[in-house]
Amino acid sequence: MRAILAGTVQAYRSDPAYQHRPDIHDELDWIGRRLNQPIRIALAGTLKAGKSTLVNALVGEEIAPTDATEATRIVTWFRNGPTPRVTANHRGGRRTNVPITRDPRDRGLTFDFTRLDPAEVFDLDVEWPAAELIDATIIDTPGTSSLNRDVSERTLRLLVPEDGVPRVDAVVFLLRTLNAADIALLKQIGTLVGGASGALGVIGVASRADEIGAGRIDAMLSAKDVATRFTAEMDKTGICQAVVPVSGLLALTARTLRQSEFVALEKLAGVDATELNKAMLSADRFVREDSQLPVDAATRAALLERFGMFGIRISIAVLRAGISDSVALADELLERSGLVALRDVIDQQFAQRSDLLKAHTALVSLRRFVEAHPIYATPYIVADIDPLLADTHAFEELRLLSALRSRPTTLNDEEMASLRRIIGGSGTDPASRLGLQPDTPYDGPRAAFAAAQRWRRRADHPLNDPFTTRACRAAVRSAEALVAEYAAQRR
Ligand SMILES: Nc1nc2c(ncn2[C@@H]2O[C@H](COP(=O)(O)OP(=O)(O)OP(=O)(O)O)[C@@H](O)[C@H]2O)c(=O)[nH]1
Ligand SMILES: [Mg+2]
Repeated sequence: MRAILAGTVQAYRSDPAYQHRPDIHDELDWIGRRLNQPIRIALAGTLKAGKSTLVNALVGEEIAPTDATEATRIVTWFRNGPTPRVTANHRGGRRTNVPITRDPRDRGLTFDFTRLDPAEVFDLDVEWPAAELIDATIIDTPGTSSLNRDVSERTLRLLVPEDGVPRVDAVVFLLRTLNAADIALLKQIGTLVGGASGALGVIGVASRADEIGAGRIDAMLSAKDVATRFTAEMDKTGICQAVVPVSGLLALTARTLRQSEFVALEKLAGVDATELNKAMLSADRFVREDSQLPVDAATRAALLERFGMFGIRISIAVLRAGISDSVALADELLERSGLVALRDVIDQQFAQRSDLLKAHTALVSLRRFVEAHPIYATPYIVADIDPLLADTHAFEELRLLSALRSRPTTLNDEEMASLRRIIGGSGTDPASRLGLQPDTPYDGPRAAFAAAQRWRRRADHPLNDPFTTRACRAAVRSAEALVAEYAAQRR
């Protein structure tokens, strides 16, 4: 990619029509610079699906405004930077500084929009000193809904830009419910995003998972069932590489747990079980002024907002089971929130492939660029790019990981699981691909060789349909790459 880019830059420098066009050189420069920048992951999904809350949970700080502020209607980029700074990019190119204020109700940050017209702002750029943003830039998007075309447009334009130049490298889709309208919207966005100019990496999140099952203690268990159904629905779209249930609220609270909250929960955990159950029959009852609970009504309301009913119930259960410090409680809540699982998936699908996803974005961008500004070298540059897009095995692995979810094959369950693994579905390192346990001794080279043989045989099976053969051949290539990697290590 870099070599093609360098050649392209040369070609435009020596072309009389473009020699003196700084805008053209800037644009090329920008495509190259992005290769060195963190991967860009957009969070998208339906209205109030919990996108901003999940941004905060991923970053571990409340920097994305939630709920009905003006800011939720604007695409917002969160990047690592030395000091907190918010810049508004206006339509037409003007940039202004946006004052940051604390929400009076202590609900994180809000951006001061008094001197801004949101309709006139193209997007917001937030620089924030956060370790979690060093390797990934996160983009919060306005919720899409069939009712609010204008706002949905903004998200669509980010994910599927009209000029065909991709803005993001990967997408996390949040879906809160399984109603027909949401699924239709997802499919619509999905077909666009998954298309030629879209991001290659897409994962799905069944969001606000703690609310499923009405906040009962087994909520996250029923959330798993729902996620299974979500998975089936999203699988039909063939665009997601994985689907996970997550409660962003619980994750955020776990990552920012306050000692005062721990103390209040401990007091509640000390209450007689029958009495507590009665007081917690509903959220309304729990925050009643005249309740006999040993925690005042305002604190209870604050707990409800930060934890949700499920979060409070699960915290009390955990405390009763003998956990006695706030760090251990936070760990437990974080695990149950699904955020750990989501981060693993993001790591496997996006972080380990970030160079690849960025290279894909750059190839697609460059292709659009040379076609929009044709010079004598354009056909040669396109001829360099197209085989890379079509034949790069790692791109094929990603396409297959999505396609395998929606298209029928003749593989049995075990074969499907190993095939997904060998093409990198559970991580791209050799041990993950070969399904070897890192902490027990194993013979990697031998396992890689056996895998290559196995998939070669399977690819030749006479009853395969063409798609199954394609998938098995990809597995052979992945296994052969491992054999070569081990051989190189030994040398
Ligand atoms: N119980 C529960 N509530 C949540 C969760 N995530 C978000 N919420 C609540 O849902 C409301 C909306 O959350 P946001 O994070 O603003 O959702 P959003 O998708 O960014 O919303 P828009 O940008 O307006 O579409 C807030 O009141 C959150 O507290 C969750 O995991 N569990
Ligand atoms: Mg939002």
